[in-house]
Amino acid sequence: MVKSINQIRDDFPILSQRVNDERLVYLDNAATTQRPTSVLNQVLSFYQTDNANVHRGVHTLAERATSDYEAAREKVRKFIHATDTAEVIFTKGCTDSLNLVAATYGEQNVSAGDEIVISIMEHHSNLIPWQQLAKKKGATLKYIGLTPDGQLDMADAANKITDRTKIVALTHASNVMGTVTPLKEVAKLAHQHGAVLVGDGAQAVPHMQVNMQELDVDFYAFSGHKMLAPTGIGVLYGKRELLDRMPPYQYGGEMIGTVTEQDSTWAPLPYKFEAGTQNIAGAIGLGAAIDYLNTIGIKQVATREQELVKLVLPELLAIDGLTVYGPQEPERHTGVISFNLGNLHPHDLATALDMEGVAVRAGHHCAQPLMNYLGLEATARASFYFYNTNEDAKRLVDALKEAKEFFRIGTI
Ligand code: C6P
Repeated sequence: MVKSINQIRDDFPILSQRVNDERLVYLDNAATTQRPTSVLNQVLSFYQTDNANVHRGVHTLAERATSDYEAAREKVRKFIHATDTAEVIFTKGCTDSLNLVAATYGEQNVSAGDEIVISIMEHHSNLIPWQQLAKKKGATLKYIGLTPDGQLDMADAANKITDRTKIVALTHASNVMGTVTPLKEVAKLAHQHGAVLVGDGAQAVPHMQVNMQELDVDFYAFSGHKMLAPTGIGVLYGKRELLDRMPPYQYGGEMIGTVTEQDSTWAPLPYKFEAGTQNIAGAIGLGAAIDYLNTIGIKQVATREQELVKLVLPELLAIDGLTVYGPQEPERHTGVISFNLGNLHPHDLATALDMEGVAVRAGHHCAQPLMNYLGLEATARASFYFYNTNEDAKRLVDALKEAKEFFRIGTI
């Protein structure tokens, strides 16, 4: 890492504040990350100097705004190793990207009797669009189960994906258990049966190197706000030959070729899928976030998170009365760790941790079928990012031990 951890933390002023009289320990990065000053400045500078609508005007500001917006698209393309910027569509976020695929490709290609296959660990954003599509079309929605340690059960995947399968939709990394799925192998399996694979990269792109060509996924969705960028901007990657054949998602300005009173033609990719005025500042902010991640190096980001997990996971597993869900080996984990402390409700636990300045999320994490599968109502979840320190990991462990003592859980 070129920058020291102190230099990195200086880039994120929000992290230096005190909460409940303690230095903030921000461990809710799976929900949303913080933004470095460079991203905030880029957005501010866009509004202060270049703001105009894109692809519409010929005046200087409009040309500057358009060139900034398209430069951001190129940064995304390079970051995810897509071949062509035509395959990079700006959306509102991961949820929007997944809904786009269901409403266009899904609507066009799924019929009664077909199958859609997802996994039981999907976030609702990669579940409900397929569930509702299946209901509408009279198709069957099938779920791939998990191994006892929370990994995708590949034997079950091989059983569930059949010649009737039209779409396989799978998270690349679980937002609950920190499991990474073998997306490339599942893509191969899907393709053998003539199905497409939709990858949900919300918890992967910010944390590890992803390569669209290597993974050979057909579609891939992610959000900017989980990777240092503003909210309200996301990406859908899609293979060009598929996107070309798909109908538009929404109709309106800028997505058209020509419009007559009774008919319309569509703009070329990616604009066919970008109807109306887009989140221009958000896209530019995403470009700045990618610049920042590149200065750290995405491989170093992954290495740093792995160091933190190696430090914290054994400590958590050693707390009597604390249960960690999913893989128990650090090497099989992203920086997302879910747990419960005895019978304490996770909301009470999260509140106790907040009193110590430690921010974690508690609840079902928008994965109710997974909670059901695990026999749980909810969990507490700590999620690390590269700007977290070893001291942050220690503060989590100490705060959990204090909560355990306070609520008299397990042996004290
Ligand atoms: N998960 C979490 O705390 P949006 O909300 O569109 O940016 O991302 C949706 C989404 C899709 N897939 C996965 C795997 C996700 O983790 C998320 C967002 C957050 O876990 C908010 S619920």
